[in-house]
Amino acid sequence: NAMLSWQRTAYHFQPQKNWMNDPNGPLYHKGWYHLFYQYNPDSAIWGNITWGHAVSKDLIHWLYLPFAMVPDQWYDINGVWTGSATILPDGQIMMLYTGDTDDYVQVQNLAYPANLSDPLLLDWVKFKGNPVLVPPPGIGVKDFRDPTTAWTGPQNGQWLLTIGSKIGKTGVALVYETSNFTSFKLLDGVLHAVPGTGMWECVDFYPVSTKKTNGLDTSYNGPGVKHVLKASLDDNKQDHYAIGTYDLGKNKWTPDNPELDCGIGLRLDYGKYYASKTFYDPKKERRVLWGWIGETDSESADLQKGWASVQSIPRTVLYDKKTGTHLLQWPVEEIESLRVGDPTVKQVDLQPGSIELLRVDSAAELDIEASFEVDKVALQGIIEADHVGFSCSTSGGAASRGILGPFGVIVIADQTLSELTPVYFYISKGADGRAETHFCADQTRSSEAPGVGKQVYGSSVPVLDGEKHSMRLLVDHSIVESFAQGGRTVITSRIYPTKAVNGAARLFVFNNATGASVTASVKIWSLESANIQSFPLQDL
Ligand code: DQQ
Repeated sequence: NAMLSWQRTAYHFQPQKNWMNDPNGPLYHKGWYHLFYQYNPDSAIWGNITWGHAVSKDLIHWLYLPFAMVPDQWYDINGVWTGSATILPDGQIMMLYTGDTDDYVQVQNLAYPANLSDPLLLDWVKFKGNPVLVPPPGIGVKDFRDPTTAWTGPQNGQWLLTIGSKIGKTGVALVYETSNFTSFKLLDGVLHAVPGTGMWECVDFYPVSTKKTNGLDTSYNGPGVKHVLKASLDDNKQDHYAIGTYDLGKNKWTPDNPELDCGIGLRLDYGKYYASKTFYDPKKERRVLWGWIGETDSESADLQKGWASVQSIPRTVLYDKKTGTHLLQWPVEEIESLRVGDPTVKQVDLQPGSIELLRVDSAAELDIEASFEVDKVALQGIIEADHVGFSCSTSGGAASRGILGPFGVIVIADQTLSELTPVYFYISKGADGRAETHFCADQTRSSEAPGVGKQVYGSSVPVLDGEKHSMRLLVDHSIVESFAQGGRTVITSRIYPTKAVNGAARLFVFNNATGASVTASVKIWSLESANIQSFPLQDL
């Protein structure tokens, strides 16, 4: 449907057509980044799940390859579901994935490349002895899926990995040990469990350095390391993470802060984002995070437009040394290769209730860095009077004015502001009586189309002494990825503009606070489209 073609993105990864969901088995091999993904070859809604496959030299430009795996065995005939890669010290690649069997039982299967010397890893072999794991006693046959990358255990040659499940309404991460990836033993206890959180999908578990700025290989452990546990909550389709300490010998992970436990505290992304997965990139010594950005429109609309979902721009993940409570997520540096020329640099004084047009040209594909300085006197004097208990999601969006917010940018807007997506800060009084900053993305007016998501997304974000309020935005037609305070709080918006499209899109800055002026410093780059195409057939 040509009418909806502008919603396709210019530099996010998406298949040529049909349905996609979770990122699977990301890895780096012989100069290529590999992305596999849950894919329906036949339709723009979920089903017939197959592993799509694409490769890239830089995580930005992609070549589509033939499917890596299709549902063709009794143990995965109802779907080749989500899995993860483990690279052994000798270079072998063990791909463990969930199969939905002919009986709708969730089992774990092993696959490996037929030919490791092929940089493209075109052919995948399913192990003859599959399935390698079936649901253990006490675990529902439909509650056992998404094995993680394995890490080395306490004994030589021993590997450990975790698989998400639930027991009653308690989300759990089961741990298995193996030495050969074909036979496994369930360890006593669980890595972690959180009552009331339901089924844990796509668990991710990895170390972060508390001292250095590089990422860590999954098996890395020792002093100066904390471990991140992430669960994708099936009940509310949210990715929650917590930072904690991992006791390898005791098979236990403990959150640093019980208030910020998985399913309770922090989310990786407060917008439309789910089933994320990290991998260690040995080329650049970083941990890279992928996430699935789904649709908020109807299935019939997706069928009509012929495709559904994109993948986020890969993000580096680091421990935030300054807060000690948050991760920092940031778009991989390679995205900057799409920047066209020098940025437009603007400094704008914004009085209460003001808005200024910043960009007319190619405002549908932008990389924006913006920082805001709030009038200090206003901040100190008025915070006492401002209300407590603000939250983005229950607020009225950017049109609701407070003394110290909202202020920020407006993306994917048309000239008359009949469609607009404001991304902004809002300072309110926290429960402790001090200023508390919220970072929100307001989709209430993003689209004049009916039947699409119109929530206000967001959360509070720590703004430390001496820090400005800062944000980075990647704007790509129908996707906006927004990062506050260096990536402490992230919001992905999937929007459906009908007027603010292509050349009609505009960029504004605004300050809708009633009691403070704000100085905005903004850098704006146009972004080129990424090259995402089929691998040239003659080279296969
Ligand atoms: N998607 C896969 C499952 C996983 C879910 C099926 C999460 O393996 O639990 O497509 O989105």
